[in-house]
Amino acid sequence: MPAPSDHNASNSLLPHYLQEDFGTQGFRELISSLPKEKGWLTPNIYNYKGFWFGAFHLQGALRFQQHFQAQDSDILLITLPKSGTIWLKALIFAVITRKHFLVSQETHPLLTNNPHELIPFVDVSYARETTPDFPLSNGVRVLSTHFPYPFLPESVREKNCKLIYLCRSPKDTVVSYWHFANKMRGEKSENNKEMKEISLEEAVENYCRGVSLGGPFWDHTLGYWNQSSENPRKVLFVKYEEIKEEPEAHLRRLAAFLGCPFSKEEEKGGVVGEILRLCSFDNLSGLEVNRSGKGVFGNNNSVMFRKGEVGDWRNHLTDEMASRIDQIVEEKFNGSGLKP
Ligand code: PAP
Repeated sequence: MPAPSDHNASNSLLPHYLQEDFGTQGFRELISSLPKEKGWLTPNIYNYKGFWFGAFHLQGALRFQQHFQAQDSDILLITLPKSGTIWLKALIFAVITRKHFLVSQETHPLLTNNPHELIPFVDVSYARETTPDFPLSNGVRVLSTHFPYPFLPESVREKNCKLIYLCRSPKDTVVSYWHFANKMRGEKSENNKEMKEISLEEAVENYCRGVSLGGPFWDHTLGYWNQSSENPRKVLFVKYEEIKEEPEAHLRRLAAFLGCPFSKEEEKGGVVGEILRLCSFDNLSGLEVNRSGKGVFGNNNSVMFRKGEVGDWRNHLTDEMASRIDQIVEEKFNGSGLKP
């Protein structure tokens, strides 16, 4: 019988994030005691304290809570899956490091690295290791997560670190997630028959029941929305659609929130526009690293880039699916002041 070490795998063909039988005995017992449903990216997802996690992500969440020590200068980018994480990471990396890496320079790190490599997910880092090392962006730790607010470690609340939450329309998010899940499942189905395609009906049904990574989406989003209302200097809430509509204004807002507003000289020199061009969907998706490079899960980076548009749900969801999601949004966000 294999020792219950953190990386023991019963099926070595599967990448770690798809495995279910790893971790200490205590962790395995915890997993086996939780309500579970079929996962989107992982074979199963588990409900722990009201939110849904893959086994791999739950391992990450528990270790993150236990071991992460926040610093005042940390920046944490928070999203639900498929709400524009890559875009936010690219924008924030370019903003934070712009004195060090001129945006116009031909050797800018964003031209040869996928944004997920430059700004790591704590979810993945802690799922893999108990005490991961994080890179610095211009002397600052910029990290990202899909974890819900109640899963942030105490030190994140106590320190003066800054949190940016990016929210996307649930209808576009579910469509994006469904496409992504099937691309990822397709890559893995050779080794695992359970990973065959999920239908859009099934995806929408699960999403509306709250059963998706980090879900229920309404609780995830409201958790951060409420924090941003209570403490706007610590938590900034931004919407994908608003950045699309007024990119320059929102980039200035992000930079000001992080304490590094654009100077007059930078404004005159067109730095805002240069950052937006560098991080645009067309530019990033066309780069060699994002067309043929490999991602953190051994996937092709190209799966991260599909259309990058607002309103693509109209090409996929039936009227019934759309109005069901609208109804949930209406009900769950009623009185919050937020309309995602
Ligand atoms: P993740 O949860 O796997 O990190 P995430 O980056 O949050 O994914 O979201 C991917 C979505 O952002 C995709 O949306 P779509 O399926 O509707 O097209 C992807 O195309 C989109 N996206 C990626 N890069 C950009 C960008 N630079 N600008 C706008 N949208 C982008």
